[in-house]
Amino acid sequence: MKRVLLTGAAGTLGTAMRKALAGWADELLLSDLIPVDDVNAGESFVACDLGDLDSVIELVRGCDGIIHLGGQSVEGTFDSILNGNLKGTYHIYEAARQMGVKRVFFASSNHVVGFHSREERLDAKSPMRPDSLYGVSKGFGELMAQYYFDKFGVESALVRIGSCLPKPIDRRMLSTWLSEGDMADLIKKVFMVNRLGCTVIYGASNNPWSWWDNRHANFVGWQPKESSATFEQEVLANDPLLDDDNPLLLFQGGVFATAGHFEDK
Ligand code: NAI
Ligand code: 15L
Repeated sequence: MKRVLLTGAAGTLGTAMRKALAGWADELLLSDLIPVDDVNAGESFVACDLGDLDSVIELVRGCDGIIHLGGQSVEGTFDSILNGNLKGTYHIYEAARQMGVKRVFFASSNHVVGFHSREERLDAKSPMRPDSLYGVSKGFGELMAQYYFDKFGVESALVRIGSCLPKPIDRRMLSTWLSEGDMADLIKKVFMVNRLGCTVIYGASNNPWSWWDNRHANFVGWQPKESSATFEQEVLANDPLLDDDNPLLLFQGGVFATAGHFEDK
């Protein structure tokens, strides 16, 4: 890869992926609303609001791939979701079309399907059941990606990330955890595979308690190496067992599904 854009570069995953992907592309173009101060060799930084189409087009000019992590990353007001996620994702795809970028890694979320029961096993064909305005915005992003693929041939990985952090920290994450190393491997595979199309991939490590089946994405060649089982005892000791009838245990999205409507708070 020559020049790859990383949006959301100042955020949690952006920071982790910068480290994990060091040296992978000739240039990693970092972007965020928040400045990144420690720009390393092989990186550059341009501040940009994803809600501004002209700025996003200039940002994408000359890139040959986009890792799109930027935007509102949890439930929030409709205005914050509108700017960062609805407008932002449209702008990324429109800029990709205009600037001839062929492939996008889109950080979608498990909250697109967060209202499915924990008894269900999901795959790429399972219906969306978003658990929040945030989840709805990720579903919108996935549809936007599908449209830009069908009409203009812009390929995408729609990665429904579970919980990406150094280690799982609660019982739910024994099912949803994605290690940072596995995520970085997935990014590399997504840009390496010959034909990607527009493909849903559940972003979870090789967890024995996973709710998600990636068989429709096997062709990508991604085999997560890490497992939440490594941390099982630590998680069970630190996160108290809830009563069986606790609503938090019903849905895959956990608290995103049981929380009240954000705008009512
Ligand atoms: P984060 O909130 O730490 O980072 C998001 C970054 O996007 C922030 O640095 C923020 O300044 C930037 N941003 C927000 N609005 C923007 C705008 N209008 N223009 C430009 N930049 C803007 O989130 P995190 O955890 O790093 O997640 C990265 C992506 O992965 C997000 O899209 C999130 O929805 C998705 N994701 C993350 C998961 C996780 O476990 N961390 C799980 C599922 C999805
Ligand atoms: C997400 O989509 C969020 O971005 C992240 O902060 C976590 O809450 C994660 O999902 C999760 O479900 O654990």
